Amino acid sequence: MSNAAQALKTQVAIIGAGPSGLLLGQLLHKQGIDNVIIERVSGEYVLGRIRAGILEQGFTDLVREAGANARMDAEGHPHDGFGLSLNGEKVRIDLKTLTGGKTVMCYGQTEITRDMMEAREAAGLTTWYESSDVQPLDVESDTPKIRFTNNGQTYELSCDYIAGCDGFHGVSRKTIPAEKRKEFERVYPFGWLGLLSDTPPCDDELIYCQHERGFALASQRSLTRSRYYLQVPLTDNVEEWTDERFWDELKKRLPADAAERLITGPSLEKSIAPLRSFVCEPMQFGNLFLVGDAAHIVPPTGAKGLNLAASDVATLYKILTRVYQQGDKACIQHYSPIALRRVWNAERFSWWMSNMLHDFSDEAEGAMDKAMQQRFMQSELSYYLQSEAGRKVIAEQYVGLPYEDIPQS
Ligand code: RFL
Ligand code: PHB
Repeated sequence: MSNAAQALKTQVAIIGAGPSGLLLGQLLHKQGIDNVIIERVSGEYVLGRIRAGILEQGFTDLVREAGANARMDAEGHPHDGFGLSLNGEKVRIDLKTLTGGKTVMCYGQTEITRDMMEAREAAGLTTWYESSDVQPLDVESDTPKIRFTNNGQTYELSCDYIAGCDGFHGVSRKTIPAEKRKEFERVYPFGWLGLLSDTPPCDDELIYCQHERGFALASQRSLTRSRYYLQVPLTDNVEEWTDERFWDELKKRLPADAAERLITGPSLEKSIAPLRSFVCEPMQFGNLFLVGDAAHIVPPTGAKGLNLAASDVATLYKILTRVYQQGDKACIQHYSPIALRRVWNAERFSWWMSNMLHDFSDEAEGAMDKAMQQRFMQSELSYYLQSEAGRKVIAEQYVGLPYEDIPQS
């Protein structure tokens, strides 16, 4: 250790205070497992990122287990279904009926993150915000460490395990040598332009719209706050999209009744996000585990990104609890295969939903004529929507597949 570095110690060191890191930290703490989080930016910055809005039951159950559920249960809205609009014709996916009673919860990622930050603070757990040069070290040894700088001082945090919860651009995944990991990636030829506004939603439920002008999504955060998205070319800049232009375009892509009910207002936030399918295999290297967006990205069309992060957290938390409470160290080998099975399911569903709902006509010519591919997709989606079996397939994936148990090792 360098002379200048100050020594710190914990059981589980977590990189990243996004939803994955905060949820994992809270759950481990409930089991008496000490943990420290190191985060690159400030807490306010983390809360400023407007992202997910739909939580699976598996996620909300975990938040309850972590004891950070009071506001979510009071203010979140259970949704029993959602709409899929095919060129203006809406079909309802009745989640509750089609899945034997399952629903999703509409509650923003920002709110969940805020609730977990407050729970962490109340529990007196340490988070090193605004840290730089964060570097996992010796991850294949029994004494891994994280070196980081905070407020001009260098620290070396010794631990038993490192959870890399540092998102797609983090340092954890790159710690796995390139020859030991395989990455799968598809970047989509368009982005989503999102707008948040303090206006009542145009419908009680979300509406995903396939339209010849491009995809649109009518989502919401509460009875007075709406979140809308438009498919836009990757070359567009957010400055080119005035609020007026956004609302005009949205009206054209929504089903007529929803467009009529649409109430517009000034945007609180507007940004363009690229769409990507990405998986890194394996999700474990020595005593380093990749969790959430650090290991995988899905296009937001299936509302799966945050929910997948939660299932990784559930798996890792159960494994680490067994390690510390039963001394079963060998069970860490189950993490990557269990997590990846659920990851690939959600990757496939998100890719499928994206293919069905977006306009790909700008994509460079592939093997098949684009117009023909578009017809195939439309035909496939209407086939699924017209049959109860098809709607069931969509519904059971949207509410989320069950979490796997950890086998005895
Ligand atoms: P995050 O949220 O990116 O957090 C990672 C944290 O790590 C920090 N960090 C570092 N810290 C220390 N050292 C470093 N070197 C670091 N590098 C990075 C970052 O500052 C950050 O605080 O990853 P996490 O926790 O895994 O959470 C994943 C979710 O944020 C993500 O999957 C979802 O937002 C995806 N997503 C959706 N998911 C859903 O389940 N349902 C949805 O409805 C949904 N909608 C969406 C979405 C994502 C979107 N965008 C913008 C990509 C809608 C959109 C538009
Ligand atoms: C959102 O409200 O931000 C949201 C909801 C559902 C999605 C994607 C984003 O599929």
